[in-house]
Amino acid sequence: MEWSKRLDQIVHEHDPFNAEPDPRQLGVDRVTDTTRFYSRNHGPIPTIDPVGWELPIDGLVGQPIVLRLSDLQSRFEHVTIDATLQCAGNLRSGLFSVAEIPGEAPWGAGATSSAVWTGVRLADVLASVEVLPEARHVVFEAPDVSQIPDEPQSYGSSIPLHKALSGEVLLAWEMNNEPLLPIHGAPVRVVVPGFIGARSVKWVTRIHLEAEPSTNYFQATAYRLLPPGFDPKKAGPGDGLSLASVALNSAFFLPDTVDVPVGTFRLDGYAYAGDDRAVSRVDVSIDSGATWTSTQLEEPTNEWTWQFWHADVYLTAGTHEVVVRAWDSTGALQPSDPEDVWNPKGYVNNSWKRIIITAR
Ligand SMILES: Nc1nc2c(c(=O)[nH]1)N[C@H]1C(S)=C(S)[C@@H](COP(=O)(O)O)O[C@H]1N2
Ligand SMILES: [Mo]
Repeated sequence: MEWSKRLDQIVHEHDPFNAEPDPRQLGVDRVTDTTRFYSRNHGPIPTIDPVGWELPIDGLVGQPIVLRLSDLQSRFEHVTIDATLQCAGNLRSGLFSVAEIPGEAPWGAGATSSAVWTGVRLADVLASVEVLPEARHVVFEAPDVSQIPDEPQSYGSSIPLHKALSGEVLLAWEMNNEPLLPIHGAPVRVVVPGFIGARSVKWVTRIHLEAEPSTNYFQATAYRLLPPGFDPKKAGPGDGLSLASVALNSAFFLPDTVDVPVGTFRLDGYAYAGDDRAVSRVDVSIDSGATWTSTQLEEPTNEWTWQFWHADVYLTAGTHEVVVRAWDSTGALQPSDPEDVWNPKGYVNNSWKRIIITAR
């Protein structure tokens, strides 16, 4: 198995390894088994000796320190938290019908997964270094060098200080009660629940407190929402909107086309909204959105996890366009059409997901 992943993963790229579970596999459990969990990489997977690994924490701090794994594990309280990760490129494939997105993979609904993470609170670690009042952003550095920027660059990103201090952000060494696998960031990764996956930096090797966000390519130039007419090749630092919280979205645990017998059929899937929003309602339509039925929506495990939903519908003989849409706790509804959300790098396609079901 490539990188300990199931053979039925949909592999977008082998090197660097980028793969998502088949939607039916994604729905097997609310905690995604590590063999099914999606993988998103921008460079080669580093192999890091956990004993030699060191984490300097410096920049705008009163007491810079260097922590080893044994320090992290012995000096701070251990925390275990269920949290869903979601790539900003989740569901990008739905934008390809509007216009091409050269150089970006057609991720389906599986660029998201949920796991149980164990580590320490970044807030506790930061309390020990005396963060200075000028500090506004926590910058993470990693050793994996990506060929995607014009000048190859190692991966990095940042989160605002207030998010870093919020208690749910972890420096994690375990995923689903096992030591992190190399592909998921061993020995230690950042887990930023509620934010786009890009901020959950794997193989973290330095934490830097700064007044401004990271200048790394993956913070300053990529993972930003460019206006529709913008040439992404000309994008530079600061162009477009920086992404942080995950936008409200929903999808099916079914492929884009399905054949089923005539009769009652169970539709199921997930819905998720990042940070301080929850999913309040999920509706499905079996007639392209002309009429809607509310689904059974499961409670999340905690405020950082996705929610599963299901609905039994009766399908007559023929082809049906089946649609799902969700509302969040602010009363916001997902946008209906991919045309409205299309952007040159293909991020945040949270338009209503549509699949075709043929009943015979
Ligand atoms: N060092 C490093 N961290 C990284 C990445 C990367 O390429 N390098 N990819 C990011 C992106 S875009 C996502 S969506 C998540 C994916 O985490 P996973 O591969 O464990 O699913 O990791 C993030 N952290
Ligand atoms: Mo991502």
